[in-house]
Amino acid sequence: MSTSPERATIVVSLPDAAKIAWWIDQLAPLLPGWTLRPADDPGDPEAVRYAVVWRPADGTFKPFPHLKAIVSLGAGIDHVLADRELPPGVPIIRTVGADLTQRMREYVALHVLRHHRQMPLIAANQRQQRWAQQVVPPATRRRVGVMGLGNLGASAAATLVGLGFETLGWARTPRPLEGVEVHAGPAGLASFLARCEILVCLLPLTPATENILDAALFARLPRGASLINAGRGPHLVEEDLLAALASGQLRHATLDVFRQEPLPQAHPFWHHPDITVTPHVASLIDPESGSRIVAANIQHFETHGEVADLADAARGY
Ligand code: NDP
Ligand code: OXD
Repeated sequence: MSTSPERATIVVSLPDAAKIAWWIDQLAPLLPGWTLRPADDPGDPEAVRYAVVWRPADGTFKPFPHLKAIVSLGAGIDHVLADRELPPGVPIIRTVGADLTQRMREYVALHVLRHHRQMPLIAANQRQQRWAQQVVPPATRRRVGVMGLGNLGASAAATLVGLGFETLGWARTPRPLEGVEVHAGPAGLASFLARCEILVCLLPLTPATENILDAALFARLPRGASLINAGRGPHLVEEDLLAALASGQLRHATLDVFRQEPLPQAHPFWHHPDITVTPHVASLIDPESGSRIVAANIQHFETHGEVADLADAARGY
């Protein structure tokens, strides 16, 4: 027997308990008729229909036999798929939208321009009171490559085109993208990398992309290239990055995502002169619009049994 919406529950799970309460407070008025509870205090587990999660612990979904969908509080679904006890076949809804895309465009523009205009070097010179002028080429003679041309990568690439950069992109499948030289698949990777003076990673984390930012990849970039990783920490082989910076193969890296978050206090990235660390803020979901998107997606899924932002779990993104 199915539970009526009046009796049905949506559970929320995040690593930070204060944020669970916050999301419940935001979502409750937008989802009248639903009971919202923390996933570790769900009431009747049989009544749970949706789970709204960020980095759920292993086994979070197992107690809920009538779960209709899992809502990822973000664009990536790797944190959901990482659950070794994930019930098979439950749809996963991503939380995406104009705000998320806009924020990522800003982050990519900020850091690409920073590398392009050699700001890390200029800032280091200032600390030593050194007046050293650098002539850099205009953006039209700077090649920037974006790995991943999905919601975020395609719009970041469009922003770079708008700034005048010679823009390249790499995805799993080929597609036309105005102003962007698109390369695709494993066969297209080497020709793409050979032309990227600044490389931006906006890939999802899947078995095919884990450890992709490694020594072999860095060796294919022009010498002195810069890296921006706003995808996921496990894309990067950390010791290979340190070696590439030490050898000069890479000039600088901006990293927003890490294998362990928060980045441990003793981690060498914190004090490395050629690494900029940002604390997974490239595109943080917006509290207000985020809850509106989550609520609208749940209501749409409840009515129609589908929604535009469904991920493909078999594909991994
Ligand atoms: P999408 O699912 O919309 O796009 C993913 C893109 O990656 C697609 O273009 C896809 O190719 C490409 N891709 C996937 N696998 C491969 C592969 N093996 N080889 C080449 N290309 C591949 O994702 P989003 O743009 O919404 O998000 C991307 C990632 O950004 C998220 O998964 C998340 O990890 C990260 N993210 C980080 C944030 C931050 O604040 N740092 C915020 C939000 C997201 P194709 O189009 O051919 O399928
Ligand atoms: C996301 C993220 O996946 O914030 O949305 O990393």
